[in-house]
Parts: sequence; structure tokens; C-alpha cells
Amino acid sequence: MSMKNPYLQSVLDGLKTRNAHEPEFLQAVEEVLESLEPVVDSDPRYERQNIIGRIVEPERVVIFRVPWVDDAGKVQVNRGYRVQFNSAIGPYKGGLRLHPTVNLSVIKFLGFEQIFKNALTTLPMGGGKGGADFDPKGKSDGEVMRFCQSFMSELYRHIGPDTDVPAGDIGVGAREIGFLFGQYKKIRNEWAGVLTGKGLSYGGSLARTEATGFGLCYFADAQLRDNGQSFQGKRVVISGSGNVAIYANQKCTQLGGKVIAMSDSNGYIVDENGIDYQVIQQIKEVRRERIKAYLDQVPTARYVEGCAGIWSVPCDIALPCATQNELDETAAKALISNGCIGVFEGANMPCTPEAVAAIKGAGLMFAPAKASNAGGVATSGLEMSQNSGRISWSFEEVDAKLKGIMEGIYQACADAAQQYGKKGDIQAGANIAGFLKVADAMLWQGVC
Ligand code: NDP
Ligand code: 2IT
Repeated sequence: MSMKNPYLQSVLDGLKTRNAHEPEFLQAVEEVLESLEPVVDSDPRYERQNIIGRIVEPERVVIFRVPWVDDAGKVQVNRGYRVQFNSAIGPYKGGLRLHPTVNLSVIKFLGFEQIFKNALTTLPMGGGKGGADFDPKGKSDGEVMRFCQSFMSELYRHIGPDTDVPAGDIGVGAREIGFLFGQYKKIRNEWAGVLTGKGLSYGGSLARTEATGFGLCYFADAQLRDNGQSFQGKRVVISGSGNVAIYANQKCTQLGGKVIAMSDSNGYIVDENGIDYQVIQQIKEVRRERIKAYLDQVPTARYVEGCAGIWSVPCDIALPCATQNELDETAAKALISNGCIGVFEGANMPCTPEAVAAIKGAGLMFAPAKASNAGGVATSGLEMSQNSGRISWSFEEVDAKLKGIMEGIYQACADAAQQYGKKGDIQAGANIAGFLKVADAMLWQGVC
């Protein structure tokens, strides 16, 4: 892809040269820079102060050794990361991912996206992301604990409630956050709101567990209504069966949709009667089993091996909630020809650029992850506020704030798109609105 604006093109060219082996990172940056052309064209300050050149470079990257002892007594080593990408509007904020596919490119793409997502929440949070190439699958609780303790034994020196506040992401949920928090507290001898997604007994926020999935549906609902539609009576396909997918199922079912397919990395289940999120929750969150086990409890469902095929299941609404680049052009074309009306991203960058082009080109609604999945980090921001104020809000209070934030984000994206000549393009609007806030803060703060 080439851009008309020579400044943007030169930043992108330089970035490609210096980060040639980071395809996910380059994919995420390219998508944002493309949207920013009308913004950079209209205000010379962004080029004069080299805001784009600065915003694509992380403020700090930490890579560290994570040694731990497995149940057989063998010493294992993983590679840990924390990318502190941008602190212009608040402390670095973003999740930790534990998955064998984690590498610097993946963490940088996630950290870069997080900058704009966090800005869209309206809360004061900068962008960061971290993780390790550790695979929690098949590990005992003891092994996961020892890994988390080792990980935090290095990470603690780089984070703090006003410096950097990690949270969960793929492979990091309540269990891992608990182990990480315990180790931080032991090393620092202080209770601090240094992680979000904590358990309710030690400073966690009600509704944080549900927040990303609920937020996705609040956003989708706002976009559907703006287009004269709703979840009512719609057939919904949700990929993944983790934290985001489970609570997306709960909320869209409440809003009148019927979830007919869900997946994990092995395969997918289909049930035209609607998939019960509580059964999935038991299988995946409590028992940590494969989604195939759904059939043992619900005999009307069927199971298909291989996760990519889920997009061939005819549906009205698609919610990709598993991982990056899980929905490609072939999948997008299948959705389009089956009459799907909208794709709303729950995972980070789940649609390939070719898929997005096909979806938008065919006139479907499209919600970009950095806007539509911002409910998780927004509620993390609310958890930070509660920790600082030594208070705790009710589920209803947090949920109401989350809903208001998601509706506000939709409106901000729609408005920014319209203002810059891209009416209806929520993807461009999200990039523009997120960028304008961070860039303004960077302009005020000088060259730093
Ligand atoms: P979980 O670990 O809870 O669940 C991940 C789900 O996605 C599992 O069903 C997993 O299947 C599936 N999955 C993971 N990797 C792959 C892969 N390579 N191919 C196919 N399926 C895969 O993670 P979350 O639900 O928290 O995260 C899902 C997505 O949402 C990620 O993109 C994450 O970055 C994003 N996100 C998460 C937020 C949060 O607050 N948790 C907030 C905003 C975005 P299996 O069980 O087989 O591994
Ligand atoms: O991608 C994300 O926004 C998250 N994984 C949540 C981050 C957070 O700090 O709550």
C-alpha cells in the first residue's frame, strides 16, 4: 500500500526497514496511518513536531528471562516482554498475554493498538502490553504459579500504579492475576493497584470479568441502532470461548440475539437452539477443557474439527473474539455471501486487511477492535479509580458507566469519521479520534 502524504509514507518506509521482521506490528501501524492521511494533511504541526515518527516508536521495551521449575523438577525458560509504548495521556496500561505464539511483533502490535483504544475510553491511560511465550495449557496450578512469580520477579521493577498497570489478555485471567499480584506485594511490601482484573476480595472491580464482552455488545448495539438494526432475532457467530467470547454471548443473548456457533483453537460447535454461555463458562473457565466437551452436556449441538471453518456458518452478525488474523478474506466472503450484516471485532485485529476491505466494500457494518473491545480496559480504568479512592462501586454502577463509555466511543468514532470526510467509516473514525487526543497531549508536552 502506498500513501499520498509523503511524510506518512516516509515514516512507514523507515518503520518497515527497521522492523522488517515484525509483520503484525507493521500491519497494525499501516492500518492506522492510512486513516490519518486527512488529519496529517490538514494540520502541519503533526509533521513539524514529527508526531507520527514518535508515536510509532515505543518509549521503552523490556525483554527478560523467565526461569521456572516444572513439576518434574526440570528448569524451564521463557521469554518475557513489556512494551511501554506511550505515556502521553496516563500511565502505561494494557494486558499481559501468555501464549506460545507471543513474540516482540505481537506485543508491539498490541501495545500500539492500546494507545488509541485507551484514548478512546476517555480515561487517563497510556498504552502498553506484555506477556511471554509460555503456554498455560496442560500446566498444573503450581507450574502456572511458579511461572507467574518468576515473571513478576522481574516485571515489578518496571510497573507501579502511576507508572504501568498490566492486566489480563489471552491466557491471563483471575488465576494468573492473583499469582502475579501476590508476588508483587511480597517483593514491594505494599498493597497497590498495580494490576487490574484482580479478584473481588482484594481490590478487583465488579463487572471487570464481563466488561470486554458486554462492552462489545453495547458498542455493536449502538452501531446496529444507528443503522436501523438491532440484535433482536439475529443469528450470531462468536469465535473463541474465552473471557471475551463468553460474556459477549451472555450480553448479546440478553439483547435478543441467538448465538449459534462458538470455537476454540481446535474446532467449533454449532447449535441452532442457541449456545448457553454458562455451559461454556463451566467447561472453559472452571474445568479448563476443550469446547468439544459441550456435546456431552448438550446433545443437540454438533462439533466440527478446525477453528477457521466457523465463518462458513450462515449468520447475521459475526463477533470474532479469539485472536489476530483469524478472519481472512475467504472467511469474509463466506460471511458476505451468507447475508451477514455486520462484523464487530472483540479480539484485537482479528480481521486481516483483505477481510476488512471485503467487509467494508460489500457495505456491511464493521466495528474496529480498538473501539469495540475497549470495554475491558475502560473497566480496568474504573478499577484503578476505585483502588485510588479506596471505594467500590456496585455491579450496576460499573455496568452503567461501561455502557455509557461504549456508546460515547461509538459516537466519537462516527463524529470523527464524518468530520474528516469518511462518514460511516467507524474504523477510520476510531483511529482519528484516538490519535487526536494522544497527539494533542504530545504537542503540549514538547519533544519527549
Ligand atoms: P482467553 O485466553 O480467555 O481466550 C482465548 C480464546 O481464543 C480461547 O477460546 C482460545 O482457544 C482462542 N484462541 C486463542 N488463540 C487462538 C488461535 N491462535 N487460534 C484459534 N483460537 C485461538 O483470552 P481473551 O478472551 O481474554 O482474549 C481474546 C481476544 O480478545 C484476544 O485477541 C485479546 O487480545 C482480546 N481482548 C481481551 C480483553 C480482555 O479483557 N481479556 C480486552 C480486549 C481484547 P484455546 O482455548 O483453544 O486456546
Ligand atoms: O486488549 C486489551 O484491551 C486488554 N487485554 C485489556 C487491557 C487492560 O488493561 O484491561
